[in-house]
Amino acid sequence: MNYRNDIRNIVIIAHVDHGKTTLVDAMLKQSKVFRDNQLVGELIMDSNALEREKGITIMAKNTAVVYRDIKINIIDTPGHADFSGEVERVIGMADCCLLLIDSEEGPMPQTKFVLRHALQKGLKTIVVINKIDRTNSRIPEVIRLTQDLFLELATSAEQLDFPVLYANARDGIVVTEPDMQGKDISPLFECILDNAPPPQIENGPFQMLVSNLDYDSHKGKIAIGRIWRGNITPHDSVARISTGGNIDNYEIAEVFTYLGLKRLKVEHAEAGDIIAITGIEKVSIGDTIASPKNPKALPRIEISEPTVEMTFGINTSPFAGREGRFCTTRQLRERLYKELETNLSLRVQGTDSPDTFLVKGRGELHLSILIETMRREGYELEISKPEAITKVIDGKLVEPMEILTIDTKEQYIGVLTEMLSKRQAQMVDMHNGGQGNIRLVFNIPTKGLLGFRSFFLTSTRGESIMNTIFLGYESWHGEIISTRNGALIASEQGTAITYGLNNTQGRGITFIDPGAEVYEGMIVGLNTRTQDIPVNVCKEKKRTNIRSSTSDIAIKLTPPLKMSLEQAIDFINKDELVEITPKNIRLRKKLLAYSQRLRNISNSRQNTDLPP
Ligand SMILES: Nc1nc2c(ncn2[C@@H]2O[C@H](COP(=O)(O)OP(=O)(O)OP(=O)(O)O)[C@@H](O)[C@H]2O)c(=O)[nH]1
Ligand SMILES: [Mg+2]
Repeated sequence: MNYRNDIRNIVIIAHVDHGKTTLVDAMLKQSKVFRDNQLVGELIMDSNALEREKGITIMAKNTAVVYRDIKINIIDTPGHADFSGEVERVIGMADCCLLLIDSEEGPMPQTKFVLRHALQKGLKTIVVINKIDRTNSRIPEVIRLTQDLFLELATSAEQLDFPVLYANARDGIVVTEPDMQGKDISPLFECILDNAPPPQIENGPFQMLVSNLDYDSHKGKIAIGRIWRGNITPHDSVARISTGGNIDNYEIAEVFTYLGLKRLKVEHAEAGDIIAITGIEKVSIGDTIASPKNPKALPRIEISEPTVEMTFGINTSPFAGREGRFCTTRQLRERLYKELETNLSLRVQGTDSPDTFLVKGRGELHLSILIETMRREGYELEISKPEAITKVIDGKLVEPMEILTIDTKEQYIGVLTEMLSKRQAQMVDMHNGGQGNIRLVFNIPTKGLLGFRSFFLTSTRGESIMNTIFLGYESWHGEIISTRNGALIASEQGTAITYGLNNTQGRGITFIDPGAEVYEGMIVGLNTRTQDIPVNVCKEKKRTNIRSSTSDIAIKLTPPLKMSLEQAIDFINKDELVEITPKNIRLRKKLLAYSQRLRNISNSRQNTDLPP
C-alpha cells in the first residue's frame, strides 16, 4: 500500500449547534483563502437559503485548505438527527474526524450517533472541546464523559487513544491545554497533520464512489467523491455502475478539486483526493465511476431507514393552481423522484391514488425542509399528518422508538412529564445540574414525538432544548388518542370579514385575518371544545335602519394565530391536510363539504362537527 503525504481528508462531526460550521469558518479564514478585503460573513458553508434562515446545516459540503503545503479536504456535516443520512453518506470520504463537543453541554445523543459511525468506519478521531469561552463550561467533566463514550463505542484499543484540543471557534482560537492563551487555529492544523492518516492509495484502473451531487446550469450534473484507485484526466472514458449494478459509459468533461469555496479546474487528479467531475449525465449518489477496463462497484453507502412518513399530493382545494407554477401530478412526481438522487434517506412510493405519493424520511424536519424547498420553487401541494413507520418483524407489529433528551428548568418538569406520559414516554433518567437546570431523558415511540415540539416550545416558553435520536424498534404500544381540540371550519367560500371573524372568536382562536379568502372545509380556527364546528367567517352584519349607539363602534379582533409550516404539520389530525402554495399555508379537512363529513362520521363519532 502507498500513501499520499500531500493530502489529508477530514470530516467534522458533532451534535447540532456545537460549532462545526463556525470551526470551518475559522479554518478558511486563517488559511487565507479569501482576499484581505473580502467580506465573507459567518457560517460561510451554510450557503443554502434555508440553512441561513434557520441557522443550521442541512447538507454536508466539501471545502479544502492548504497548510504547510498539505491540502486538507474538509467535509462539514449537519448535526441535527433528521439529517443523519448526510453524515452516513459522506463519512466514507474521510480518514479522520474532528469530533466537536460543546464545553458546557458535553456529549449529546447525536455526538454518540456520529462517533459510533466514525469508529465503525475505522476513522481516526481528534476530539475538539469547543466553546471554552462559555461561562458555564465544565471541561474536566466533559472530558470524562467523552472518555466514557469512547469506552462504550470503540471497536479497537487504538481508538481509545485520541488527542484532545480546546477551541473557541467563534474567535478562531485553538489550544492544546484548556488554560493556555491561544492566538489562532494553528494547533488544530498541526494536530491534523500529526494525527490524520494520509490517504491510502492503490495504483490501477480508476475507481471513485459518488458521495455528493451538485448542479450547474451550464455543466449539468457534478459528481463529487473520493478517488480510491488510479487517476483521471478530462475526456477520459469511464463506466458508471449504478447501485442496481447497471453499467453505462460516458466521457468525462471536466475535473475539479477543492480549494476554499472554489472548485479548481485541473488537468489531472489522483487517488486519495476528493474531486468533482462533470459529463456524467445520469449519475446518482452511491454510484461507482470506474475505468471501463475494470468496472467494479465499490461497497454501497449504507443509510439507516426512514422512520416517518406522510403523503404528498397535488393541491385539490378549490384554490388549486392560483398561486403556484407547478401543480400537476407529473410535475410533482418528477420533483420527488429527482430529490431521491441526492436525498439518500428519503423514500418515495406510489399510493392507491395516482395524484398522491407516500414520502418517507428521517423525521418531521427532514420532510418539512423538503416541503419548504419545493414551495419556494413554485410547487403547490397538500400533505397529510406525519406518521411513524411501523413494521412487522417475526409476525409482530413493531414501531420506531427514540431517546428524547430535554434540558429544562425545574418548574417545567410537571407539565412536561404529564404531557409526555400521554404520549407513551417513559422516563429513564433525571439529572439535576444545579441552579434549577434539569436534564430529563425519556424513551418514547416516534409517533409520540410527532406534534410534540410546538407544545414543548410554548409550554416551556422557549427556555428548554429537546433532542431526539433513533433507539430501535419495540412492539407496538397502541394508539395515542389525540388531545387536540376541535377545528373551527369555514362553512362557505368567500372572503373573511371582521364581523364574521368576531363571532368566530367567541368560539375559540382564529387563524386568519379579515380579507383572507376561504373555502368550505378550510380550517380557520381552533375550538375551545373537542368537536369540530362549522363557522361562517364571511358573514356580514344584518343591515337595519335603526342606528344604535354601540353597534357601529369598530370591532377590535384578537390577532390571529399564524402558524409556521412546522406548526401546521404538527397541528393537523388524520382527517385533515395542510395545503401548501408559494404564498400560503392553509389547513383543511380532507372532506371539504359538511354533508360529506356528516356521512363519513357515522363510523366514528370522535372529533367531528356533528352535534353530540
Ligand atoms: N460562545 C461560543 N459560541 C460559539 C462557538 N463556536 C460556535 N458558536 C456559536 O454556536 C452556534 C452554532 O454554531 P454552528 O457553527 O452553526 O454549529 P454547527 O455545529 O455547525 O450546527 P449544525 O450544523 O446545525 O449542526 C452559533 O451561534 C455560533 O456562533 C464558540 O467557540 N464559542
Ligand atoms: Mg453547521
